[in-house]
Amino acid sequence: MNLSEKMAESINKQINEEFYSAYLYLAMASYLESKKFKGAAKWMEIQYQEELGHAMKFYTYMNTRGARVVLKSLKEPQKEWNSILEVFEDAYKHEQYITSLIHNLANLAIEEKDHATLALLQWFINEQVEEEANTSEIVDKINFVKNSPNGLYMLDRELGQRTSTPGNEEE
Ligand code: OFO
Repeated sequence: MNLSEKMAESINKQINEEFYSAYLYLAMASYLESKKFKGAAKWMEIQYQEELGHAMKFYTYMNTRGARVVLKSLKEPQKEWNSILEVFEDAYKHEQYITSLIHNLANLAIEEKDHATLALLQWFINEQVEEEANTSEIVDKINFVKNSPNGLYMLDRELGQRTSTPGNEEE
């Protein structure tokens, strides 16, 4: 059974959102790099890779279901922030936004009784719980140490140790 036109169109939009997420996180990485937060920049580079993985997961799914992927242009991401705290606050806000989009897709799949798409989206629903938890935890940590250069240095080192998002190792 092929995907409905509406579902295919909605997943196409989500592919764009995932690529945009990648682009945004790479822009954040570049800002952090320029401010010498090398560890946080590496964390964001890994996040960039993960977002590409998300886009490709939808891409492959569309192909498997016989739907045409149509790529659209990406908007230009923000390039400056005022602090590392602001970067991660924005990342957390962005993940909350992406969660709402994934939930809308799941609502559509339920409406259309499209169980296969719902099964795929279940992975994304769980992934978003991780994405929000990770970014919000980093916001908390930055708030703990933000007035201590030594604390920020240690936190940057910790962020630089990231190899993948917990729970996302198979990506
Ligand atoms: Fe694709 O989860 Fe973040 O944006």
